[in-house]
Amino acid sequence: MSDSPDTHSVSDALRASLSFLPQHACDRILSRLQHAIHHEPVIGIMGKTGAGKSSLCNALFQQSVCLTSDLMACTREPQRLVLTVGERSMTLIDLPGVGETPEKDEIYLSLYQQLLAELDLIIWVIRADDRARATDIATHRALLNAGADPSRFLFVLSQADRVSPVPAGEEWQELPSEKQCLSLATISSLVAGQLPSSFPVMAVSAHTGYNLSALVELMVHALPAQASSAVYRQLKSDHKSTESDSAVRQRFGELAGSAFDSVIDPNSLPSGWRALLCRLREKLVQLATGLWDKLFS
Ligand SMILES: Nc1nc2c(ncn2[C@@H]2O[C@H](COP(=O)(O)OP(=O)(O)OP(=O)(O)O)[C@@H](O)[C@H]2O)c(=O)[nH]1
Ligand SMILES: [Mg+2]
Repeated sequence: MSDSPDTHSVSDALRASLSFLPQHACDRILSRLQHAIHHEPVIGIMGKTGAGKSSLCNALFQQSVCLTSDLMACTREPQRLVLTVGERSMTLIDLPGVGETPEKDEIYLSLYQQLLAELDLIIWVIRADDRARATDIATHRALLNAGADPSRFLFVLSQADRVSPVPAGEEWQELPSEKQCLSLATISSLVAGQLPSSFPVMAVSAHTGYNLSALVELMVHALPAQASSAVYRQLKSDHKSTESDSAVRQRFGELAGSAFDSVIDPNSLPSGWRALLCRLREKLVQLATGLWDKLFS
């Protein structure tokens, strides 16, 4: 990827902040950071057929790209969608849903397994009003047994607007009723027990937009640090909040801190140097946080 003038000016600003370090150390820190800036994340969307995977992708991302269907299993082949806004790209893999037939499940499971290594995050979609979770549990277990990293899974309860008791009258209310919220909390804790993950189970509705901002904020934390910013760039601005804006910038700052730590070990130096290097690291983190807009906005 060719770098834009903004990327060059960010590089120059970061280099200037590290000018105190020997050239080779500065080069290594910047090269690690550059590598992370250019990382093109890959997100896989998994779950049962009809769970609402494609609808969720369409609701979250700026580019509306996934086909949806009321009746038929719609996504039969993995759809690898390259999303590009400005000079940043990511890939979204909308996977065919399991649970249609045992024969197809076997094929899809092996497909999921083949893809595992390249996925930064797996968003696993489960219909909030579907009590039959045996296929989800079995597929998730099979993937863990195949070596999947448990911290890469984010479980989402979709179609929250359909959870009972559905209020009479208008079909789609923007927010679930108090009773629906109670149902969603109960189902979330049940699913968290059945499908263990490092992150809370999030109930959302692609149709009403319910909780999509909370999901975006959770994604910022759940994605590996080098993937957060590039994914955030592709999400619809409607679902971004002050909290997620600040979290994604902070994660980018932390990335600069990690690049610094991978090259410099202040503990191996005398205490005077140590304090100086800690301040330098802090300055780099602050600077990177502040430069986020130039790279990803
Ligand atoms: N009420 C309601 N319906 C939804 C919501 N999300 C999806 N649906 C409906 O659920 C059905 C299935 O949605 P899809 O997005 O095609 O589901 P999928 O998981 O991609 O299905 P496959 O591609 O077959 O695996 C469609 O009729 C959608 O309109 C939601 O948030 N609320
Ligand atoms: Mg689909």
